[in-house]
Amino acid sequence: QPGSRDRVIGAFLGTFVGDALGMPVEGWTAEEICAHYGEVREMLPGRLRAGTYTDDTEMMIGLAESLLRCQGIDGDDLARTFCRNFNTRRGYGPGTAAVLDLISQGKPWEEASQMVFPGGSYGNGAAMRVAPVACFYAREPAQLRRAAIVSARVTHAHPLAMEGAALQAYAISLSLSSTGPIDAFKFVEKLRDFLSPEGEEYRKKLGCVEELLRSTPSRDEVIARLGNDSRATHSVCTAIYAFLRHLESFEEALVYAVNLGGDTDTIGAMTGAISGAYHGKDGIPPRWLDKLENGSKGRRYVEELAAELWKVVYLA
Ligand code: 8NA
Ligand code: MG
Ligand code: MG
Repeated sequence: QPGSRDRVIGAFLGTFVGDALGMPVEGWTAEEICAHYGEVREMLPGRLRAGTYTDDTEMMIGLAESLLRCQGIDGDDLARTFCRNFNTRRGYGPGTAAVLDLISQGKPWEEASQMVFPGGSYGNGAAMRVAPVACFYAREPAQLRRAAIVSARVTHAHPLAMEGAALQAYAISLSLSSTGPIDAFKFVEKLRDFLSPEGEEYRKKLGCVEELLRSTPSRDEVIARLGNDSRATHSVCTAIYAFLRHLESFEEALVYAVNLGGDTDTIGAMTGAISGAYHGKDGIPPRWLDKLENGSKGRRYVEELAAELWKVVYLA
């Protein structure tokens, strides 16, 4: 069922599962992962215990909390919520950590997010957390772009970070509202039509996605053409590709994404969000769900947030 409760929960838990699966090998090359583990297919311990989420999911939680509290996107409330939840132990990108510190010291977010890097951050930190926006606005595509951009702008002022967040949000919403099997090439076409004129880098990357889907490229070729680092331009389309390459299975899409190396937790989180919105919670391997942390803001809480958001959007 398009927009079903199971699929909204799938988008949220998909982010969490991808983040936790990639966490132990974040920053490793594909070769290093291969030499050490062969392949990552289970929840492993790393900097944090097995099944622990990082900044990706912590910020997704903040975004969902704020959307529910304000019944929509509100930059001021979102900034406060990110700051309240900010736990350095989870590992934040240096730009985002600096922006949140500035906001906590009283700087308005509009200024703080311009103060890191020239022109603001173009990191993938805005795209990685965007699943709640995609679910909240899935029925209002015209509003989806604006909402994704505001949600990004609080920490990421660079146009490429905002465009990446909008693209990722749209991919999740397409997946969530699909009524039957997805055609990978039509999916890419819709994504391309969604891009703004400034989205040229993404348009090129989506062209690469199409070409790669037509062949059976090596892992190295995929990394070379799409990227696997923490820039939005070098990770959002990688996640879209992992999803489309393995449309049939949440598990295979996620294993593929994480084993590309680089920004593994984040490419995992983004792949998990798109694939989870398509397959639903029922498509996520139970052995992964069982391993997720379940403290006060753990798995149960994330499911509750997703169910609450679904109620607001789909039972209204
Ligand atoms: P960010 O704003 O620091 O951006 C990520 C990176 O992109 C930066 O550190 C820079 O290297 C680069 N970058 C971004 N904008 C510019 C610019 N204008 N000019 C030059 N370089 C730039 O943080 P973010 O929130 O966007 O990043 C998300 C990433 O941080 C995710 O991978 C997430 O998992 C987390 N992360 C954590 C760790 C860790 O603690 N182990 C490591 C890497 C990333
Ligand atoms: Mg992370
Ligand atoms: Mg990361």
